[in-house]
Amino acid sequence: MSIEKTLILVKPDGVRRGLVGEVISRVETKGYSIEALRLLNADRTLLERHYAEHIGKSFYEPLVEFMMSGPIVAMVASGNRVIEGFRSLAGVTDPTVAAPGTIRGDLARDQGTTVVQNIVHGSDSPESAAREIQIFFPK
Ligand code: DAT
Ligand code: MG
Repeated sequence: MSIEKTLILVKPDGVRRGLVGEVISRVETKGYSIEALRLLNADRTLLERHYAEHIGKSFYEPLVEFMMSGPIVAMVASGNRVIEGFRSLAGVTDPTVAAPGTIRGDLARDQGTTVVQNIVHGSDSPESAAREIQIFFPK
């Protein structure tokens, strides 16, 4: 058994709407552990590192602006296969088609904005998780 860690963000839409507790509750109820947690206002430099893979895409600038539009909550969750497990809890990127029962499927919808606003971020691989945890929780 390999105990993984993943980086979860509650994005500004989630914090604004008072959904921090709901997200944490779903993570804990699933059986994962919260290892670290902080509220912060992300700046452009931090977001450029976090979203480096998306630089140059049409939604990149709106994504950065959105992520700077209010406080976010960053957390590290742990558990066997938590990376895959939280992506499953979150649902697919587009909240319109995210399955009911998922965070995005239950709590988000298309707001007609250039960038999709979908409540949460979750790391998509062990490599991304290690990189992203280091960005938000430098030792
Ligand atoms: P995910 O957050 O599901 O891993 P991603 O890494 O591909 O998705 O993209 C990061 C965020 O950028 C995503 O949560 C919402 C936004 N986004 C992605 N693709 C988009 C698109 N085609 N149009 C608008 N926003 C998009
Ligand atoms: Mg992603």
